[in-house]
Order: sequence, then structure tokens, then C-alpha cells
Amino acid sequence: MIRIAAEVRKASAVVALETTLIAHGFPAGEGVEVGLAAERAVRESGSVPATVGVLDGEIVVGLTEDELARFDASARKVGPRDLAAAAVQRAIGATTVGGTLSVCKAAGISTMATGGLGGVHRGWPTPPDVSADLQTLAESPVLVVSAGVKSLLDVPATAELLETLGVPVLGYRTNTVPLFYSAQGGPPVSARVESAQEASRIAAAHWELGGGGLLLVRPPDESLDDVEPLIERALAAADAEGVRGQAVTPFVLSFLHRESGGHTLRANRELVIGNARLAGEVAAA
Ligand code: PSU
Ligand code: MN
Repeated sequence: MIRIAAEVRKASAVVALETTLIAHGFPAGEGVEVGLAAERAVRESGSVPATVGVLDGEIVVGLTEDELARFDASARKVGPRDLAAAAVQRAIGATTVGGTLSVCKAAGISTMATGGLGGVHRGWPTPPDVSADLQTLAESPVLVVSAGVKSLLDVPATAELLETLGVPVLGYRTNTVPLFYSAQGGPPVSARVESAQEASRIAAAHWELGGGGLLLVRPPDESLDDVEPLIERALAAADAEGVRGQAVTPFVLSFLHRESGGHTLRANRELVIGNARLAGEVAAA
């Protein structure tokens, strides 16, 4: 059921990449391009990329460029619980961080990169929405590089839950969890690291102690510090229009991309690529 590309199978340093952000996080056509740029960044840092998705009845680890091009907004969003159904039903399944982590665990991959992790939604418990990314990260021995959590979430609540679940949050040259677009103002990390080598040594030690996943947070190179009011407007608009559940993230992202005149789009693209590069360095180390 799982098909691992030959290059990935042979490689000693592999970085898994998710497909939800490719299919649902960018305007039509741009996601695939961002995915390919992230793959190049992983290669430039000395590792082999393995983009994960469900296609033609298989869970594929290491999609080809042609296969990746089939992941558009019509793809099913596939979290950990959805993998089996998507494979059996031959859906095109774009894996979330949690879905990708489940595949990493099965395939023995220990590094992945994304833009933002899922987490606790603002206003919890209405709706009682906590991403499966968190529990799956706790249970999978994988280091995930991200720019913090998705911009529309409750970041302090998510940081608390990561502590409860025993997930180390390592700050890459930062003392605080980045707020996706913005480098400033987040809750404290559990430890600061100065290099990819240091992060990889901590991950190895954590796994030797029987630990599960780790989060390595990397601040965006160019911090956008005026997005919060826009996020609040986007969430209010989603609520007013009755947008719920899985539809909220794509709605909010496209609202931000439009209202910021493309600033958030460019920032999102850059942080995904930067995170992939750092993950490549960690895997190589
Ligand atoms: N961050 C974004 N856009 C996204 C995601 C994160 O800016 O589309 C995706 C990731 O794939 C993450 C998923 O794993 O959203 C979490 O979704 P949920 O909250 O439904 O678990
Ligand atoms: Mn959710």
C-alpha cells in the first residue's frame, strides 16, 4: 500500500514534505510550484525530498513532478484517520502534517518540513477543534520544522498542549515561538538551538530516551508584523459566511492573500522554502 520512491529508499538523509499546503494553501497552480521549490531547497542542503500523498490507491513517499501536478484544490484533505480510506477509495489525498507524520512513522523517515503546524483553534471549545497534528506528532519519532503553527490558531494554547503532550519545541536562533508571518510576540520555546547540528543531536538524544516527535520552529526571514488585524477580519468574515471545519483555512488564507496585496502569499512561500532548507540541513546532520 505504501510506495517509496527508489531514490528515497536509497538515501541516508530524507525530508518528508506534506501535500495539503500544496493543494489547499495556495492559489490554483502556485502550490505545486512552491512544493517543487521546497524540494529543491531540501536537495541544496544535501538531503533527498520525499513529498507524500495518496494517489491511484497507493500512499506515495516521493511523488514525481508529474504526480505532484495532480494535487489541486479538488484533492481530499487527508489527516491520520483518512489515509486508509483515501488509499482504498483511490482518492487523490493531500496529506496534512499529521497524515504525513503517520506515513513517516511507517516508512522510517525522521525529518519533515511544513509551513505551520495545526493546533488549537481560537475560541476553543467552540468549536472544539484541535488538530490531529498535535497527538500524531507526540506519537511519531520525527522532527518537524515549521514557522510555528497556522496563523489563524490560538498559539499560546497550542504551546501549552505541546507541553502536555511532551513535545519539545526547539527555537532555531529564537527564544519564542514564531507567529507564522511574524517572528515576534509568541510564547517561549522549551529550548533554543543555534544550529541544525545541535537540533539533530537533541532529536537523537530525545529518541534514545524513548521520546516521540519534536518541533523545530524557525522565524520567517522577513517578519510581517501587521497581519493580526487582517486575520481577525478574515475569521469574522468566515464566521459570518458560515464557513466551517476544513474550509476555514483555505478561506482565511485567500482572504489574507487578497487583502494584504499578496504580501502574505509571498511570506508563506518563502517560509515554506526556508523551513524545507533547514530540515534538509537537520536530516543531513
Ligand atoms: N498551515 C497553513 N495552511 C495549511 C496548513 C497549515 O498555513 O493548509 C495545513 C497543514 O497541512 C496542517 C493542516 O497539517 O493544515 C492542519 O489542518 P487541521 O487544523 O484541519 O488539522
Ligand atoms: Mn481541525
